[in-house]
Amino acid sequence: MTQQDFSTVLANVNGVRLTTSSAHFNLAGDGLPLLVVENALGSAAIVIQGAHLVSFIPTGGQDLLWLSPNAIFEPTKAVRGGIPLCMPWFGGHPDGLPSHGFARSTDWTLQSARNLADGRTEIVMSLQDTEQTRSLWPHAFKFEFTILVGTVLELSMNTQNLSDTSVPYTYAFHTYFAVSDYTQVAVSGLADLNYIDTIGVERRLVQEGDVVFTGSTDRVYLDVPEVQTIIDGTRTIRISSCAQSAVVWNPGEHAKNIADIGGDAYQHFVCVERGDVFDNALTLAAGASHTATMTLSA
Ligand code: TA6
Repeated sequence: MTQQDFSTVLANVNGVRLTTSSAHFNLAGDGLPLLVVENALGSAAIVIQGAHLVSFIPTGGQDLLWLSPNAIFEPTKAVRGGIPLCMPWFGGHPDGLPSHGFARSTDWTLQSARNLADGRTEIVMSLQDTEQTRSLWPHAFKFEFTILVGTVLELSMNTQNLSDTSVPYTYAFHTYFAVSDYTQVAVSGLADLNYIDTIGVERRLVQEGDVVFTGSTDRVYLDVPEVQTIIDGTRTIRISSCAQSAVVWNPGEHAKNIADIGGDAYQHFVCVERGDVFDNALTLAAGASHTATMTLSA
């Protein structure tokens, strides 16, 4: 990552002036603007395209997020790792539109940035409908994403349906968590829940105990409790969200065929994604809004 002249890159992004002295812009890879936030409590890096967090490090700790060593930083291509925002639909689209929606591959606007009295930094980013988004999703909308960087990472996504009809809506914080070895971790907080195993022929099953990984895993847990934990040796990551679903994914050896993962890198992440998907899909009434929150800590 190359540090750029702050004001130049900022002007290129959206012309909004940052009000915090703790944030600056770098470039990720060959040229996606990356907003870096640093304060006494923690640090974070956010790719402007997709409002995509690719790093969150509490001070004195290790990164909670995994970023692929083979990540590709190119316009319109979602970055592999961190927290892709899958919206306004999750997964495949019946008409063959881009998987996981367009939010993760579209430039967002930096609305504001400020340091709070308690030492946290607040970043607000937004995305509104354009001709291009309406060609994929024919609705007027505003997504407003608030990121609070402190000893914990607090996220809040407000989705406003600004059209005069109701709109189907699914979304997920598709978080890639950094782990030592995916076969050695356990995910708690999903025991006894119904889930949909999406590998091969979809099957509806009930989870017994913690989730462990023995190979390719792709499951949608429904009506989940607020908190899951990823237990990785001496480190425990806590995920707290009001969202109703949790998607647990690791491609296993199939990752060798995914260009921006490749090799053995898949062994060092697990995705535990909170959102409202499948049976938990939402409908936003005309003029209605929905707020999804997620807090990550170690
Ligand atoms: O959330 C799990 C999942 O939907 C998997 O089925 C897998 O395809 C993954 O997301 C990654 O999707 P992507 O489009 O980022 O390659």
